[in-house]
Amino acid sequence: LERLRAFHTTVSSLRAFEEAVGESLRARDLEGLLHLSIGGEAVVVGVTSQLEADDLVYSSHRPHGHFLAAGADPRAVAAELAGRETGLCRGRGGSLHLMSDRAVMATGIVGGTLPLAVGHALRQPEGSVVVVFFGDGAVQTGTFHESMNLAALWRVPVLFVCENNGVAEFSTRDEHTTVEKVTDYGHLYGLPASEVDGGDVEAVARTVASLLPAIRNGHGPALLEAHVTRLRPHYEGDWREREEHVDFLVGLEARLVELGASADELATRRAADLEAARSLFRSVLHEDPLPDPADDRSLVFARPLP
Ligand SMILES: Cc1ncc(C[n+]2csc(CCOP(=O)(O)OP(=O)(O)O)c2C)c(N)n1
Ligand SMILES: [Mg+2]
Repeated sequence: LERLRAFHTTVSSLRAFEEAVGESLRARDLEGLLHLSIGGEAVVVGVTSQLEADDLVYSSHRPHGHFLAAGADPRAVAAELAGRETGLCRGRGGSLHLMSDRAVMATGIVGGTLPLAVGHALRQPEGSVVVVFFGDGAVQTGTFHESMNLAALWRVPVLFVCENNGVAEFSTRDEHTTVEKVTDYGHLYGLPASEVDGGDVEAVARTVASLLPAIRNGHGPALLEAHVTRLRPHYEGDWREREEHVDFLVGLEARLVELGASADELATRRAADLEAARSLFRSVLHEDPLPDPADDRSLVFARPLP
């Protein structure tokens, strides 16, 4: 019960953060292209629950959960989304270009972080791993294949985590590939590949726990294909709303109640997390300064221009 309750606590805080992002965007307090990972939190939480201090995370274009779960300061993430000087990238990057220490970077380039994660993993201390999250659309990029190939050949300590929601923007998987399963590529490149229900946080954690020891021991990379349900449109504000889908969080809470948690306690937590996330954004939007454009040149060039 306690283990599942701890998973629920993290899932609830990630969900609340992104609900507050969506609300702030609709209120026009935030701008730009924002991709939410609502519905995919169990993968993020299950995977990151198995990481150790030296392990690193590379993210995608749905990065908020990856960063928060890897320990980035929620206020600095919120401030980056709001374009404030106090943000992770001093307000210059926004959602698609988050950067921090443990969660190294997000990217708007689909498949873009895959080779970077492999390169970074070559420089990791022995026994630690780099996890890279990407979508099923990224699997059709050249960088996915280059990264899998080289990582397998050189036994690079990377865990490839495909968050497979069955769509790339608006194309379903069968519209852009004849390859049925992402794990098929694991078999092709000769590395361990597992498939998991990405709505089952315990199964994700268990599967990752089974893949990590070999990676840590120098036997090379592994691939995890986690099936997730996208509960929001591709990006916030897109008119192509998703049809109603089952939210894994409902099942997770039902399971917790079965194990002895009280439904009230869970609902209270969810409500408190949402209020805390709303108040975080309110506070950032009211208090945190916008960047001074005069600083921009000093940030773009390694050596400031005279
Ligand atoms: C190299 C590149 N090609 C195309 C795009 C446009 N694009 C943005 S998100 C996206 C879909 C990615 O799908 P997937 O990897 O499955 O992630 P999901 O959005 O489903 O989480 C595409 C094609 C891009 N950003 N970068
Ligand atoms: Mg997808």
